[in-house]
Amino acid sequence: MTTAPRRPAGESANGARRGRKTAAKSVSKAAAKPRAESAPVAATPADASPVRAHRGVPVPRRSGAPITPAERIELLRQMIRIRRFEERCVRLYSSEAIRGFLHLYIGEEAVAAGLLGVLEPADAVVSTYRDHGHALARGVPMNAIMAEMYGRTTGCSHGRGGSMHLFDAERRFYGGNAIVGGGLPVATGLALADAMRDTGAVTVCLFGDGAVAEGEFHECLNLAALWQLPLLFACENNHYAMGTVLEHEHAVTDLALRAASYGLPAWPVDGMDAIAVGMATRRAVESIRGGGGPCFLELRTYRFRAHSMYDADRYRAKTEIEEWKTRDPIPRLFDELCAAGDFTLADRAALEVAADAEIDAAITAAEAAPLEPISDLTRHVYAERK
Ligand SMILES: Cc1ncc(C[n+]2csc(CCOP(=O)(O)OP(=O)(O)O)c2C)c(N)n1
Repeated sequence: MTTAPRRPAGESANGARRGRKTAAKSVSKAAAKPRAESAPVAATPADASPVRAHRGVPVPRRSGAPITPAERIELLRQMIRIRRFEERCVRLYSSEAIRGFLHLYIGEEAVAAGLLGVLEPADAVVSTYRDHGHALARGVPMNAIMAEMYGRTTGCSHGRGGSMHLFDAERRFYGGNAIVGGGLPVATGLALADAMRDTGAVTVCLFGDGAVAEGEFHECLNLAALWQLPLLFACENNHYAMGTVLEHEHAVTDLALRAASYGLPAWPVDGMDAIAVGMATRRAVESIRGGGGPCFLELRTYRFRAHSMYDADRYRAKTEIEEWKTRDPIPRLFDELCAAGDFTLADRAALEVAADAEIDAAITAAEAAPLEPISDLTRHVYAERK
């Protein structure tokens, strides 16, 4: 994909400035106000702490539009729902009720809740194989997700995708993708389509730090910046790509700094703080909707569990895991709500009871749902005429 969209016939592709302005103008209303060539591109916004080393537990200040008390409670509700869903999945997996791969999101819930809570229904979301939290926070019904884990026809991918391939076109949730970095070109295409149709929608592309090492990452950031696409790159930097720690793979471990070199605003965010994630996302999305072009958030987070259920997790120290658990986003937000007088232990217990009831109902429905019949085995291999 090297041709700028809707380039008028005969126009030269040489000269980045000329190509960029022309392409941007024709791509979207947002791009009708292309960023001034002299505008500074910062790795961190002026009011955030610059973060150099990722191992030093960096905590940039919260910055962006405020999150109301009611929204804070919703963040907590969503995180509890995701955590308890996955804890139940561990039990279901251990008892072999669900099979295949299982990549847990436990510890990273602040990102899904904070980021996706800010979006509109018309916006698009592209996820990774660690996708349960993203799908739940996006509003994919839990029944459809649980049925997918069980491989039932009532699953959101008709039972054919499983844990790594949750998909719901109606909610503009475009996967679930087993390929590291595979969602980046999909998201770039979605954002390009929305820009060309002038829908005003923003696409959010979630991916891990491992994807930054892929060629697609660099191609997509370049094109998104060149064409000023309405695209938010959301890198979940949990510091490990399977068993490989960030600094064994990347010469420059400040991923926001690397992203900024493509000419888009990029900054790190405390990904263990749902409020910080929500504020940063709101700020980025407002900028994108206002015609500011793509943004990049480096959400610094941590997974408390192994890479997947098959991983012995021998590559990181227990002390490191325990250290990160002290920043668990759920008790952290709960304590903050209590301190503000907005919340009590009983309120939290009520959220847990509600989440458990939703999970119980989803399991009951999944277990009662049919498996795919043999007669459907070769369906959906090629596109079907309706
Ligand atoms: C293109 C590609 N290369 C390698 C793999 C094997 N693989 C699966 S997960 C993974 C690590 C990815 O780490 P990251 O992107 O940081 O995501 P995280 O698991 O930390 O959420 C790798 C290398 C793959 N699935 N796809």
